[in-house]
Amino acid sequence: APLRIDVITIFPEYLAPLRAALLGKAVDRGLVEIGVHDLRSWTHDVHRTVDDSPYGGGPGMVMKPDVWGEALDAVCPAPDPEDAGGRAPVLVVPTPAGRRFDQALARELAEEPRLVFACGRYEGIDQRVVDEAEGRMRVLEVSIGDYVLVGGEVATLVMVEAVARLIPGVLGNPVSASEDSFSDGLLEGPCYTRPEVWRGRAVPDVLRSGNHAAVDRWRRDRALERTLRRRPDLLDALPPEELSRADRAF
Ligand code: 6GU
Repeated sequence: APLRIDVITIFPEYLAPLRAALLGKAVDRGLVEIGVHDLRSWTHDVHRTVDDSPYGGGPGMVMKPDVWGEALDAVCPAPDPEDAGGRAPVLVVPTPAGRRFDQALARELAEEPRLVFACGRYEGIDQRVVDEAEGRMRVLEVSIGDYVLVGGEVATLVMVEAVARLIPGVLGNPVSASEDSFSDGLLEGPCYTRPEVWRGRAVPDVLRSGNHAAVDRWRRDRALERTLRRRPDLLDALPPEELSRADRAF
């Protein structure tokens, strides 16, 4: 069955890239289903109000729980009681105050049948929306990094792309997902294609040697070198058995 992804937002047009390029092709091929919903369709006032001032004072506006409550009731179905394996969707709430999104979480989300992304704007969504939803489904408040965006829409695009490319059939070449950065805990090293010499710069000889063991060793060393320089935290986090004797000699 295709992965079903729903996004609730006050800016549905911001999610248009979900239907472009690689993701659009996955949708066309029936591997992923995407629904984008305008939060304002669950308002009842003429101004279609989605926010109000914060209790306790302070700057900005907070998104109203009543509107979000109705939206989630409509978009997140209860699991079918006839279907023993039926699961409630996972609700993902993008927020800079969330746990960090990483490749491990992308892999977990790619195993789910249904994801719902609740995009907040302004200062955030009334916390009771998340607290109440937790009684009915898995809820993850997730940040894509240590910087602040104006809303969850772009963070949702990032997460959906990271998840969708892990679904079998979405990538043209299935090995690319298992060999890229983070699948072995290291950054990917450099890569090259024709021409052999470009603006006086030659492709490293070993890559044209036909010696596959030497190529593998060279690639592994470049990955180790790059990771050590750019992301020493990744090397520190690597289980010791992930480093061979040859890796240590590098
Ligand atoms: Cl998930 N949302 C917003 N608004 N800002 C962020 C973020 C998410 N992750 C990092 N910054």
